[in-house]
Amino acid sequence: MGHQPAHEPKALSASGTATPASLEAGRLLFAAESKFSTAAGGPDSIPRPTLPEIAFAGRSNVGKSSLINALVGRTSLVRVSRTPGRTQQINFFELGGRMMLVDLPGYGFAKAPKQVVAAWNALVETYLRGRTTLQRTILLIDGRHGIKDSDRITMSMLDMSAVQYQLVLTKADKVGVKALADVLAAAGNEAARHPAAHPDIMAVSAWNGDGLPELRATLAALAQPLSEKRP
Ligand SMILES: Nc1nc2c(ncn2[C@@H]2O[C@H](COP(=O)(O)OP(=O)(O)OP(=O)(O)O)[C@@H](O)[C@H]2O)c(=O)[nH]1
Ligand SMILES: [Mg+2]
Repeated sequence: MGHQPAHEPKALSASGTATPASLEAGRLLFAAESKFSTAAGGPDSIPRPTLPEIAFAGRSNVGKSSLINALVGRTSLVRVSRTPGRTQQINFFELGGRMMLVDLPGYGFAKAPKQVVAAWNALVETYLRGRTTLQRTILLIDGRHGIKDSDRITMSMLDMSAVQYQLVLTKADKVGVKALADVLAAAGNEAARHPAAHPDIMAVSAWNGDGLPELRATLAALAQPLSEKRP
């Protein structure tokens, strides 16, 4: 007695819940074939729901498309934009017949004309409203800057969409360990005040792969079980 067991330091990027089995399930799901399914440029062209969906939301340039590419281990499934805010459509990517990854258009870019903001709201709110297959929205936050006012507006909107969302910090490779810990803590405090926000916050890098196994593990738990996979 009196002897404390030595604890491994917890990786910043880990949610603390990943097990070897869940990591393997994540690896397996994201090793499956991924392909572009469809794009919706307006509320009327949103496809009917089929597979369980994960939506990726976040400010323009936060790294949504890069993260989806990194998760599936491809360099160009999703086009990475050179001009922020250019993509004003929702892109759907099917993963192994078990899940749909949904790349939402970015918000919050400088000097967005009013019509663009209104179009974004109409498209994204229509998608989020009553999307029966949506399992979770991943709200990406730039790990260098933390939560911004435009993210707060989106969080309030997501609070009303009745679907859980989870904050994931991007570009962790650009942030020092201490600064990242500070941003994680601040984001955690803020998420705790939002009813629909998941308590676990992760940090990832599409560039060096940090945090990707843990995020894949989290998402795999929300996919169609292998046993129910459609032929
Ligand atoms: N350092 C670093 N840069 C990244 C990372 N992920 C993306 N970037 C860069 O950030 C920029 C924006 O990346 P995108 O993936 O296009 O961002 P997006 O959120 O899809 O942008 P929109 O489609 O305009 O909303 C690009 O220059 C990427 O190379 C990362 O993990 N680390
Ligand atoms: Mg993009």
